[in-house]
Amino acid sequence: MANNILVTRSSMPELQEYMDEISSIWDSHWLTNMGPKHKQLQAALCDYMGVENIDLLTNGHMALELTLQALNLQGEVITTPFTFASTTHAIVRNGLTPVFCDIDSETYCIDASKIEKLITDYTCAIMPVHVYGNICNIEEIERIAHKYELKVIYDAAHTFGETYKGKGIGSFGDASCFSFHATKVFNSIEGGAVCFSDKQLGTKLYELKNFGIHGPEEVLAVGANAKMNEFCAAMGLCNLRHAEEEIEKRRKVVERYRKRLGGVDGIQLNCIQKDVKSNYAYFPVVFEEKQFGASRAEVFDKLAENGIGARKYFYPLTNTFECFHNQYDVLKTPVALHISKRVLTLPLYAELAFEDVDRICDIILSCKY
Ligand code: T4K
Repeated sequence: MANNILVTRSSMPELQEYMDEISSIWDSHWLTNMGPKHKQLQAALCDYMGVENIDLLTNGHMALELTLQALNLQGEVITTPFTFASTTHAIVRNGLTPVFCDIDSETYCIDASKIEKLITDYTCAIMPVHVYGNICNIEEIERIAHKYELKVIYDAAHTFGETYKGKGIGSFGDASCFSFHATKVFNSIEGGAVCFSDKQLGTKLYELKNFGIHGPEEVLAVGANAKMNEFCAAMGLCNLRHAEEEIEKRRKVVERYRKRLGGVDGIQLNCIQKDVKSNYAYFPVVFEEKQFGASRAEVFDKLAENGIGARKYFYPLTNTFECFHNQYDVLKTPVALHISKRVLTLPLYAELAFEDVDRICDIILSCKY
C-alpha cells in the first residue's frame, strides 16, 4: 500500500541551510529574549507581509490571548464558533464572554450582516476569523466597529502572506494575530505574531510577552512568557526565503484538486475571493449527502482506510465544547453547525504529488453512488 498521507506536512529548509542559520547562535550564546534572529525575522516579516508593525511570539494562541489583554477589554466579544479552540479560549481566558455569530456559507468567516443584532451595552470587541485563509468582510466589520466604537482583533492564523486589495492582510483592524505553527503555510516550528497600527498597543504587547516587565525594576502588568526563541526565529528566517515558492506549489496542488472535484454534484469547494492574494492554506470540501450520495463520515472513513488523513477542521464547533458546560446555544449558529457536520479538509502541502491528489480524488469520487 502507498505511504500514508496526512492532512499536511511541515515545510522545512534543507538541513544545511538551517545549520548555517543557527551557527552564529554558538558564537553569541544568545538563545532567547529578543535576540538578533528575533529582530531580523521581525524586520523581514514586516517587509514580506506589507505591514508597519509586528511583534513575534511563541505561538498564535499567545498572540490572541495577549492582544486581548493588551487592549484591556471587559465584557462581550463577538466571534464565531467555526474555528480552532484557540480563538474562543483566548477570549474566555481573558475573563471575557464570547458571543457567537453565525458564519457565511461560502467563506466560512463571520457573517457580517448578523453582527449588529448581537451588539449590547457590554460589547467591547469583535474577533473575526479569516477561516482557511478566506478573508472576512473587512469593510463591513470596519463600518460596524467604527459606528459602535468596538475593537477589532482578527484571528489571522490562516492568512500568512495574503493581501486584500493589495494591502497586507495584517494591516486591518486594531490587530491581526498570526500563527507560525509547524502545520501552517509558513512556520517557525512554533510561533506567532501580532500586526498592529497603534504603537502603544505594541509596547504593551512587548511587555506582556515578557512577564509585564517594563524596566529593570518595574513590572507594570501581570504578563506571561511568550517570547519567540532564537532557534524558532532562525527556522522562520530560512522558511521565509522559500515562502513564495511554497505558496506557488500549493497553488498548483489546489488547482489539481479543483480540476478533479470541481462541478461534482454535492461537493462544495472553497470560494475564490476577488481582490485577495491567496496563500492556499487549506483545501476544505463540504459534502452534501443527498446530492453527493455519501456522507462526510463515509468519505472520511474511506480515505482513512486508504491511509489518507483528511481532517474535520472545524468540528466540533467551539460553542459545543464540553469545557463550556452547555453555556452556549449551538442552534443560534445554524450555518456553522451545518458546515461543521459536512466539511473535510483534504491533505495539502507544497510537496504533495499530483498522483497523490489524483488518488485522493479517485477515492472520494468512488464514494459517490
Ligand atoms: N486560530 C486558528 C484559527 C487556528 O487554526 C490556530 C491553530 C490558532 C488560532 C492557534 O495558533 P497556534 O497557537 O497553534 O500557533 C493543528 C495545529 O496545532 C494548530 O496550530 C492549528 N491551528 C490547527 C488547525 O491544527 P492539530 O491538533 O490538528 O495538529 P496535529 O498535531 O494533528 O497536526 C496535523 C498534521 O500536521 C499532522 O497530521 C501531520 C502534520 N504535522 C504536524 C506536526 C505537529 C507535521 O507535518 N509536522 C508537525 O510538526 O492542530
